[in-house]
Amino acid sequence: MSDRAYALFEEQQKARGIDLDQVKAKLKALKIETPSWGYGDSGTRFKVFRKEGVPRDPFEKFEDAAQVHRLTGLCPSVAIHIPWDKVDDYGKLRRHAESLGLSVGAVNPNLFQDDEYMLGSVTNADPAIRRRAADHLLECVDIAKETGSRDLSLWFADGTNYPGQGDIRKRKAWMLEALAGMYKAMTPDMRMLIEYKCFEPAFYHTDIADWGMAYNFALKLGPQAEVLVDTGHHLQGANIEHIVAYLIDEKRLGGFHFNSRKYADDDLIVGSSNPYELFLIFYQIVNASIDPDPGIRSTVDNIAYMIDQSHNIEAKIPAMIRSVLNVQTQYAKALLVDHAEVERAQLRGDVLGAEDAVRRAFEFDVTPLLHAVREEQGLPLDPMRAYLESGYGSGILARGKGGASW
Ligand code: PSV
Ligand code: MN
Ligand code: MN
Repeated sequence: MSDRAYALFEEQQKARGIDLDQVKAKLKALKIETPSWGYGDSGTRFKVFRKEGVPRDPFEKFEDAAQVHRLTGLCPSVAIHIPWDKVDDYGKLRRHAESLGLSVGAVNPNLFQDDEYMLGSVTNADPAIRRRAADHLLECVDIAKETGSRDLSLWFADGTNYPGQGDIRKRKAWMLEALAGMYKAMTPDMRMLIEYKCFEPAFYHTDIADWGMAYNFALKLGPQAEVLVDTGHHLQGANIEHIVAYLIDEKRLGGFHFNSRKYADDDLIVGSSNPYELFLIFYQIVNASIDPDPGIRSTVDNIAYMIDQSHNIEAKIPAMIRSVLNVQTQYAKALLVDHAEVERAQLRGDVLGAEDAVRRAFEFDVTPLLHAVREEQGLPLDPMRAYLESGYGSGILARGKGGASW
C-alpha cells in the first residue's frame, strides 16, 4: 500500500473529524489471546482429520502461537486448557512462553471429557463426582498462580437431555457452590470469567444457558466474577451486540471467545460468516470507551479478547492469523464511527441518519490504515503472506502426523 493511499485515507477521515493518531494508538494497543487448542487437531463428531505438523505438546503449541504474534503483533498471550495442556512443571511452561515473547493467558478447566461427568460435573447428583469436579477447579487456580495467569475461564457442559433427567434447581445450587469454592481460592488480582451456552452437548437444558444466568452467578459471587461472551453460544437471531452493551453497562463483561458460526457452535474463522456482527460488537465497545463513567471505561479496558475456534480442515496457523486480522479489521472500522454524528441523529429522531452514520464506518476500506500501523510497528504489511513465505509451515512438517488434539 502506497503512501498515497494512506494520504488519501487520512484526508478523508480528517474531513470527518476523526483523529487518526488516536485511532492508531488504539489499534496498537489491541491484544487478542489465541487458544492453545486452536493449534492442535480438532474435528467434528464425524471425524478428526490428523494433520501433519501439528504440535506434539503444549510447548510446541506456544511455538506456533509465537509465529502468529511475531507476524501480527497482536497476540502476546495464549490460553491453556487443562488437562489438554497438562505439564509436570507449569513454571517451565511459563518460562518457555516468556522466552518466545509470550505469556500464559486464561486457564480453562475441562470438566467435559471424563466418563464420570456423563451426567454432569459440578452439577452431578453424586457428591463424590461434584467434589472431584470442584477439586479440578481448585487445581486450575493453583495452575494460574504458577503460570502468572489473571483469568480463569469457565465453561461447563453440564446439562440434561430430557425433562426430569435432573433437578434443575438443585443443579443451580450445586453450580453456585462450586463456583463459590473456586472464587474463594482466587487471589485478589484474578478474575473468573463465566461462559454460557444454550445447548450442546446437552440438548434439553444447560445449567448456564445464557448471559443472564452467567451474570446472576457473577453477581452472587462478587466483583471478580464476570461474564464471557462466546459468539457461537447463542440461539439463532440473538442480538449479541445488545448483550455486550448491557454487560458493559453493568460492568460485568469480562471477555470474549470470538469465532464465527452460521448454524450452531461452528467455531469457524472469526468474521468469516458475519463480519458486520463483529463490527457492531466493536461499535458498542468503542462507544462505551468514551463514556463519562470511569467504571465503564475501565470495564472496556479490561475486556479479554480471546479466540475460540477449531480448525477441522484448514491449516491451523494461517487460520489463526486470518481470525486475528479479521478482528483487527472490524475494530479498526468501529474506531471510525463518528459517535457525535450518531447521537445528533438519535436526538432528532433520524432513524436512517443514525443507521447510516454507523454503517458508513463499516464500509470504509481500512487497508491503508492497517498498513500504516503495521509499518510503524515494524511488522509485515501482509502478515498472512509473510507467514506463507516464511517457510515455518513446511518446517514443522517434520513433527509428523498425530500431534496433540483437543
Ligand atoms: C465450548 O463450546 C467452548 O466454547 C468452551 O469455551 C470450551 O472451553 C471450548 O469451546 C473448547 O471446547
Ligand atoms: Mn468458548
Ligand atoms: Mn463453544
